[in-house]
Amino acid sequence: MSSANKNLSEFNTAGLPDVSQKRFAIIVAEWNEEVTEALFEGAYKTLLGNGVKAENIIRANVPGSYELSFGSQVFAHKADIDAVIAIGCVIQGETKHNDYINHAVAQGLTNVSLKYNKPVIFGVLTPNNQQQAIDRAGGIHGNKGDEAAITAIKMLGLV
Ligand code: DLZ
Repeated sequence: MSSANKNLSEFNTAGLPDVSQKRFAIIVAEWNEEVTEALFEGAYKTLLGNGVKAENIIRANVPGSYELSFGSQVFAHKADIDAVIAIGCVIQGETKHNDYINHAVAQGLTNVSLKYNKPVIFGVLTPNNQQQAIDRAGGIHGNKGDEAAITAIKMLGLV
C-alpha cells in the first residue's frame, strides 16, 4: 500500500514492548526544515506517548539527509543508545540529486543498523514535491515521524 492510501499516524499499538528504560537518538536533517521539524515533533511526541522518558531522547542535527548515515552511526556506536531514528526530507528536483541522496541514505542506515545490531529507522520522506511532504508531516496522510517512532519501538521488541 502506498502512503497515499495510508495514514502514517494510524497503527496498532497492541503488544508494544516496554520502552520506559530505553534510550533513543533522533537525528534530524536541516534541509527542508519546516518538514523535518514537523517529523521530529511527531517522533518525539509518539515516543513520549508510548512510555519513553524525555531525558532518554537525545536529538542531534545534521546539515542534510546525506549526513544522516554518519550522524546515525555516531549514536548507534554509543553503548547507552538503544535505537536511532533518522529524520529527513529529500524533495525531487530538476536533477537526479534526490536519487543519489535517497539511495545513499537508505543503504547507509541499513549498514549502520546491521553493524551495531540496533534499530536505525528510515524516517525520511522522499516526495515528488513540497505538498506531498507537508501531507506526510502532520497533514492529510499523517506524520512519518510518528510511524518512525512506532517502528523503532516495535523493533526493540526483537532485540
Ligand atoms: C544538496 C541537497 C539538495 C539539492 N536537496 C536536498 C534535499 O532535498 N533534502 C536534504 O535533506 N538534503 C538535500 N541536499 C543536501 C545533502 O543532503 C547534503 O547535505 C549535501 O549534499 C552536503 O553533503
